[in-house]
Amino acid sequence: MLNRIIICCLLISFKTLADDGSRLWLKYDLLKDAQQRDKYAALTKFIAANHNSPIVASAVSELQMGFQGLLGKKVSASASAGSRTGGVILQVNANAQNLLEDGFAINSQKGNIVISAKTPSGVLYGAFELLRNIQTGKSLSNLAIVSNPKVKIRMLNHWDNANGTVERGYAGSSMWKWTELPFRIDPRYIQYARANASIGINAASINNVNASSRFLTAEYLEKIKAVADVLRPYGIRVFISVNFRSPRTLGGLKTSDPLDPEVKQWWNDKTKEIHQYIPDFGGFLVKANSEGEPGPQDYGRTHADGANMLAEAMRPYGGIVIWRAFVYKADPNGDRFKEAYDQFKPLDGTFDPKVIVQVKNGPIDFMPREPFHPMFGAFPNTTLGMEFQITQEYLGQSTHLTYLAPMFKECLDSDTYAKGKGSTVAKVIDGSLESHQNSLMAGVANTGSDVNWTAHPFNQANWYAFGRLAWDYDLTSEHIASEWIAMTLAKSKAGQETIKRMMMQSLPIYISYTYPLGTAHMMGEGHHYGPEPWLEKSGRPDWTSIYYHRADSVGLGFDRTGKVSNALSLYSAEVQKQWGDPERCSLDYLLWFHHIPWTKKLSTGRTLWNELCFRYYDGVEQVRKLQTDWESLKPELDKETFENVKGRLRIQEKEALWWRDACVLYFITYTKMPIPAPLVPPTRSLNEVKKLVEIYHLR
Ligand code: BDP
Repeated sequence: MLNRIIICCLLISFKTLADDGSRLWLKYDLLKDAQQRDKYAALTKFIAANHNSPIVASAVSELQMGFQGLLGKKVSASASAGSRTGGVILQVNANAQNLLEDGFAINSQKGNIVISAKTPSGVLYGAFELLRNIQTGKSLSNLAIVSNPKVKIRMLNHWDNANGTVERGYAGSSMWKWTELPFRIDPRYIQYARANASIGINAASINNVNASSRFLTAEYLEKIKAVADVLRPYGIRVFISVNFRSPRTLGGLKTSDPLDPEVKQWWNDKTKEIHQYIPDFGGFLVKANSEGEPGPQDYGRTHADGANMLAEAMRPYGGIVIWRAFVYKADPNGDRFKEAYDQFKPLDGTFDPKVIVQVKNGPIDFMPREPFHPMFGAFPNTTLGMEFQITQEYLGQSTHLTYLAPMFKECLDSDTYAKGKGSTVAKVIDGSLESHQNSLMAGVANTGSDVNWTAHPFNQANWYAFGRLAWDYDLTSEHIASEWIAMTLAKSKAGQETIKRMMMQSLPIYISYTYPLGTAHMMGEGHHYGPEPWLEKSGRPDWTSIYYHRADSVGLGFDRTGKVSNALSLYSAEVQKQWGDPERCSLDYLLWFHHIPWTKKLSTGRTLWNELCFRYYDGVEQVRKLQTDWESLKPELDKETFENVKGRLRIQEKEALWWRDACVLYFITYTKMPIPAPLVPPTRSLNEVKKLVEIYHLR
């Protein structure tokens, strides 16, 4: 309660201050239009909740907070509406029709707005939907909404470390204050829970997949319990990333072999202990035998042996095991594209039903544009979950405006043709294609200790979009952008349209000046910031750039047809047809699958070399247009937000130029052809551009 009061006070005091972004999309500022306020007020005179539970209490307090802020009125809550009309009734009804667990209905009934659901969480999601309707200016009369989540586990994966750093985090340090927990509860945990609940996120793994065993010590379990206690009233279950070697490092055993009886017992005991702290523990998330992390293969066992052993430990409880498929062994002659598929394919059908195999959207590693992962559609007997990356490791981190909903959608909407046309990736991961019970969509979080959570104000939209799509992947990117903008930035219709246009153009623009035509993995080594297409040597061949772009005097691109790696053969015949013929392959994916001669004429009428140059140059021009668009919004935007984004767009322009110059100057060493007119060649040399990356490696 005290925490809720603190948040209310914060909300009220923030109203008079500049907008620092800390309230995300839950600003609840007073609606300017008094008439509209009155209309809403007439329908929200009271709140009645028939259910007494912490989650429904969260729904009630959220509605009160929202009505107070948006409509400027205090609304009382009670257990029953009696004969009153003009209020909001919250009902938990286990027999509600047409609703799945977590789903909700909102109906105008006998003069009241009734939010009904099978579970308290459903009521909470319905309450947020009602508030969103007000925030986005929708009418509340004659409501008839039914909304069910398409995916059951809608989850954030935090890559946060015990020492407060965040792997691939670009918004300050970790939001979890491990040194303060369990004694001090940062009020931001509640804001975080509210934000997640407002978009339907119901699970969070709280630590890095490159996991420290420390998170399984009694000391840390007490801290995690404190976090779980805060998130629970918002319907969020906590997961822990575990280190597979923990039986040795923590338990003092000689081995962590998943078939060893003592190891099994250790995990059984540990799982039991965790449940004493967190009775509704969500489960384990495991990165094993990947990038040096320990795993069952260290003992000659398979991924299934490891995952099933943990599933067995979880048997008495409701939780699950999420086992990541991000694995690839170093093979200079292989193709990393095929690694996960090859390692997991023989295991299809051998995983315990409590296991979900979590697969990244693409086969390499969260590149700005990847073909969908070939495992989707090819594992009928395994529950596959989706892993997206919300944090922008390869997508401009916190300085480039890049709206990711179109990227998430491009993957979800891809057709695997596993069971004929319409077998989309979305249908694989929601479980419907193969009738799996469980389903999961995870996003690697972009949250940090920065006051606005995500550093770049627009990165908030990616967190928002991820949650909305995990709930309903049929929502359009435009729709989600419109919602987010209306709740956060511009108030005028024209302003909202300008921002939406900027967001919708942002991903294609980013791809233009970084990875046009299906190029990939040419970023700076280690930090993954800025271009380094010339990178030839690294810890492993598949961490270099040349492994991926395969530039030579003839052309560019990785031939994945039958002539070379044949990774294309992992896809169904229809998909092979779509990408296998360079004449028909979409330009977006061309160099993912084909080595194309520099002089080859593309469908645009330009040669590959000219098209490449054109795209790099155009990307930079488009960033300049984004700057002009943003400038036009100055009169209606909060000053702090305006200046913040303006500064970041200037960095983006500088860095787009950096990418452009680095890539064209480097590839010219192969093509020996001039930059085509009317494009003006870079004024700096390749060596000068190379120096820019070297600065990042200075110690
Ligand atoms: C890569 C990141 C690395 C992660 C790894 C993973 O560079 O920091 O640990 O993915 O997903 O993208 O495990």
